[in-house]
Amino acid sequence: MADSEALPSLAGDPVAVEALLRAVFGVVVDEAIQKGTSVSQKVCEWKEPEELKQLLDLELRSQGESQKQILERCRAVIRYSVKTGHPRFFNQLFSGLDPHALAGRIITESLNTSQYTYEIAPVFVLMEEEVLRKLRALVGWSSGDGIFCPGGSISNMYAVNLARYQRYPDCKQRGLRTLPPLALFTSKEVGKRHRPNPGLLILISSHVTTPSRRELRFWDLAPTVSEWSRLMREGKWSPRIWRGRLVWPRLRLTFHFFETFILDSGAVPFLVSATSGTTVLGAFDPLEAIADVCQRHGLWLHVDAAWGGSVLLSQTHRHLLDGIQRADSVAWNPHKLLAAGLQCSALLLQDTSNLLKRCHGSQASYLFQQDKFYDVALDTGDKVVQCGRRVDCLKLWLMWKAQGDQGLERRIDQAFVLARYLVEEMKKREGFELVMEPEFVNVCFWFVPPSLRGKQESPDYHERLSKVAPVLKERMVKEGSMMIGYQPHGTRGNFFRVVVANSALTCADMDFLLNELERLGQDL
Ligand code: ABU
Repeated sequence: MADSEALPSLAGDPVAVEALLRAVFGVVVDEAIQKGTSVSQKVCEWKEPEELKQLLDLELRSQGESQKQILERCRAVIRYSVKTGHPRFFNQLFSGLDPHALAGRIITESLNTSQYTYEIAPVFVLMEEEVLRKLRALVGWSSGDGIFCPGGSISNMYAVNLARYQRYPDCKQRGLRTLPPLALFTSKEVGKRHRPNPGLLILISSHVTTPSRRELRFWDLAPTVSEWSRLMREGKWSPRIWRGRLVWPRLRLTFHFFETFILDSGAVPFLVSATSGTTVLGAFDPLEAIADVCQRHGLWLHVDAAWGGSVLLSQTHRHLLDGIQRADSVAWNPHKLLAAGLQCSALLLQDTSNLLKRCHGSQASYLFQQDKFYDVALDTGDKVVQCGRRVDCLKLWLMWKAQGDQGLERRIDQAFVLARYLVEEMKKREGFELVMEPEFVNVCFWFVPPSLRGKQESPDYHERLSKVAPVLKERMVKEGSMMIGYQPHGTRGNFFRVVVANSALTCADMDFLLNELERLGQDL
């Protein structure tokens, strides 16, 4: 056996390790947390990529650096990164900084384990089970299953995979080519990144989107007039009367999208993916009505509540998700509105038949030995197609322990209140035009600069208006004063989407946002 000594490194010098980590934590607390959440500081420090590369000195060299240099590098990383916990960061569906969740993330990173077996993650296996149980209870289920996934899109794709497997449990043995073409239904409004991804799943011959502007219209799946009559009797749909006659809207569409499509293509519908809180507009699909249709046709109902799921904590607003308890699966991202920290995305299932493991399991014998000395049902790794899995439950669990249901509910309610405040303030000012009355905390609007006010009838009005948001975005980012996202949407040109999610926000931040847009756009 060759002689071996520990290599000279920090690892062999506990005093130096402690000094480094204390210094790094100091930098993190001062620069990333205190300054990073202070309105007296910039939300971002924009640099062109070439300049940024120089400033960061990215090249990896053969020689290691001193602790002093390493600390400088940590400072630079923080300095040039976007401060997503800053009260002027309105750019994404996540924002804010919860100290308890952050503490959970630090512990998770320090322990550096994988969630796949009880033997190496005993605390986190039990904790994940409890957190998922709590989330399921809020959905309205007293039993079920679930798993934390690397993001909402993966949760959605898992739901599609599970629905297919449930319908064709022998598909793993027989191969996908033996299955008929399958069709799923979802709203056009579903963000591209949240759509179940046909390329990856290799299963969907046709991805059918409904023609709706904002939401999945359940009537796209309702096949007969008698179905309409029943919905009307149950008060789930109100007919329109025109010239004394009852109008059956979308009836042709009904046949086109459900019966004709299916008959012509031979595709078998198997899943409807409804959305609770769409990415851009924050719209909620009518889940009860969609669940009725799914029940009638034996379709799996998946609810993508990645964004809106946290509203279930609010007694005041949870009605937006009425019917969610009838879903087969739900995707819910507490890293969004609850600010648990990236990433924290749960896929919840009503299923109690071990569907996740049956569908995804590969029984790797080096991890999931069946003759272990403990209950092997605690090894959750076979519920997912990936192998190593991050611990995503601790940050949510610790924050929930600190806040309780009540603290989290207050946050959700406060976000709705502030979004409403912003909308009402916009209505008082010239130059702000709402895209729609928000249902949620996404406030979508155009800033109409002085030169375009009163010019709505001009033929190039919409084209010129669409160019305003990109210009203002560049200005705000280069000044570092705030960050708001913008996007085109359907036939609409670019408009801003402010996401009011950070629990540290106040009315003063809303006023700042409006004043700042006016200031940045006064010469346009
Ligand atoms: N997962 C979609 C998030 C997109 C956004 O933050 O706007």
